Amino acid sequence: VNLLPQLNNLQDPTMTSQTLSYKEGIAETLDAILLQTDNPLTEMMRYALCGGGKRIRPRLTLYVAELFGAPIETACTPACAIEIVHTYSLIHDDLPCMDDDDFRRGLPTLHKKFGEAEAVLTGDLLLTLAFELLATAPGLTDRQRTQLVQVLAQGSGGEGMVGGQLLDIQAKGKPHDLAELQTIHQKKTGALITAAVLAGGIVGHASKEQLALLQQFGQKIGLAFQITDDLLDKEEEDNATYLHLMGEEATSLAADALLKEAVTHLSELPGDSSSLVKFAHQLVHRTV
Ligand code: GRG
Repeated sequence: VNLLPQLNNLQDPTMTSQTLSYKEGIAETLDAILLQTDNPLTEMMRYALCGGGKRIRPRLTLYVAELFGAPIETACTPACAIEIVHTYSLIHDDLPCMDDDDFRRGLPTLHKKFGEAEAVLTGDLLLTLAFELLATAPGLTDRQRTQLVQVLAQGSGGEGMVGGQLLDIQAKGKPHDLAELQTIHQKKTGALITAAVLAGGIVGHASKEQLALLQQFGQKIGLAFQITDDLLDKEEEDNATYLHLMGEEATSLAADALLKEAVTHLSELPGDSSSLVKFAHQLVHRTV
């Protein structure tokens, strides 16, 4: 599929962060992407992609791109590619062979609604689509596209999300210490969040040194996000959470400390990071 014509329509100079909220920009781009994919799995991809996620990863990409003064419309496709990978991971995570969940975001999981084989294939297709989108993203140089492919592969692959998911599965039921739990979280959740942050930097032509600072920010905010997830998931009978290992107060303090450390890395970057800092606070202090 050639996604370029449709996505180029989004390169409207009047579409600034003032006139279009980031969540709307992401929704519009995802819609444009789905309109360009016409195959038997499109309905399933739409069900999974448009079911009401918080969109935290693509919003991080847009906030970082904004910090570097990049046109937001050039960040929309990479941001959505990351959301698409996140969506595939949730579909596969819900399958009977993994977490075996019947509901996600208040709706039947994809395999409950459409069948298990369909859910596996929808996940596979989303993962493939994400990389096609990066390879053809409008308004970027070939070098930027290659860097984006590399960053997303690292965040979602064996050293990132997939590797973290395997470690998590292998550790289930066994009591593990904080160091092991942290490694799992950093890979399973933190790596894709870090990729989202780095993607914004790549779109904004960040230097190597600036990307290193963004990576530090991403890793810390990713871990803080997951720690908050543990805090919000108190009912979960999982004995491998921060809450179980450290107690509620210490867990909450750990999330705050990571947030504080994360934003110090942003102060070393040029530009006004106040919107990104505000968003980072929202992520860590969220209630859902
Ligand atoms: C199957 C390869 C593979 C990986 C699965 C993401 C993941 C890895 C599993 C989901 C289970 C889980 C609770 C992971 C912790 C990360 C997390 C909090 C995911 C949910 O992300 P949100 O809160 O979800 O951003 P929404 O619904 O807002 O998109």
